Amino acid sequence: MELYQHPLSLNCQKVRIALEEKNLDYEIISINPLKAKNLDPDFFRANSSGNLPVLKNSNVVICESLPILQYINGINGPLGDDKVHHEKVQEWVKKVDEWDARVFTLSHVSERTLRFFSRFKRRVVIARMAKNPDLANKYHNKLNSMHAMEEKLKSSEELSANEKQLIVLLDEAEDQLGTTEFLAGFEFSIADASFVPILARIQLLKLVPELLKPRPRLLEYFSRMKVRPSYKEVIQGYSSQLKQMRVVVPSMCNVALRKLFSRY
Ligand SMILES: N[C@@H](CCC(=O)N[C@@H](CS)C(=O)NCC(=O)O)C(=O)O
Repeated sequence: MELYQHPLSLNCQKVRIALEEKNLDYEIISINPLKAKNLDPDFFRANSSGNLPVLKNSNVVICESLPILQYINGINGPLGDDKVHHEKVQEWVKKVDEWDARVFTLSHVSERTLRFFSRFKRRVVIARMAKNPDLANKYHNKLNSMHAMEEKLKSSEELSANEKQLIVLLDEAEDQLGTTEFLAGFEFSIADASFVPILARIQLLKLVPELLKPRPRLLEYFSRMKVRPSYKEVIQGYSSQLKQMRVVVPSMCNVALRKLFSRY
């Protein structure tokens, strides 16, 4: 199996946690969206949203984290076996999927940084469109979706709806943890795999006092999740802003140079 992913992407982290918890063999193929590598024609041709993660298993190619999680869960029996409530697992993964993690993360990035990357990305799309006329429509759709995201980030209603949705998720998790150790029962399931990266993102954005401190069961759950090997493997190396800088700074330098020399 091959997972096309990027370590800072929350949706990729969900899938990797599930793969690690299931102890499956997989190869990581790193695609850096900060450097617009997700827009390279070879990758884009197979996945015209240009989004990560993508899972490839022989002839099977799956885009989008939710179906990937479900596919992984189906291999050799689901995570949690009979110790989790499988309908609840599905409810959780869908609920988490409906919340747009990108809006949440990007709304905490400075406007200047966003502008720096989005201008570059736009130029890359336009250059790729000119060089690959067969993909022009798909690149055009990508430009539209990038524009839609920029508009969302400017809309205070969208941002507050996104935050409210997150609060509902956190409150529901807090309630659930009053009766079970994990989100869908008494063992780790893909519900937890999809939820844990959210807690890690909250920590990364320094929002623990505001979002987790008032929810003591979630805080305790998070400290249990952090000692799991899957968390250490997938998230720990990127769990602080300083650690993230090791990925972001070289990408910024690369983008700055390509802008300087108009290498798109
Ligand atoms: N609904 C998709 C969302 C995937 C997504 O938004 N991926 C982001 C990283 S978290 C991405 O690939 N962004 C690349 C881009 O915006 O061009 C999923 O769950 O897989």
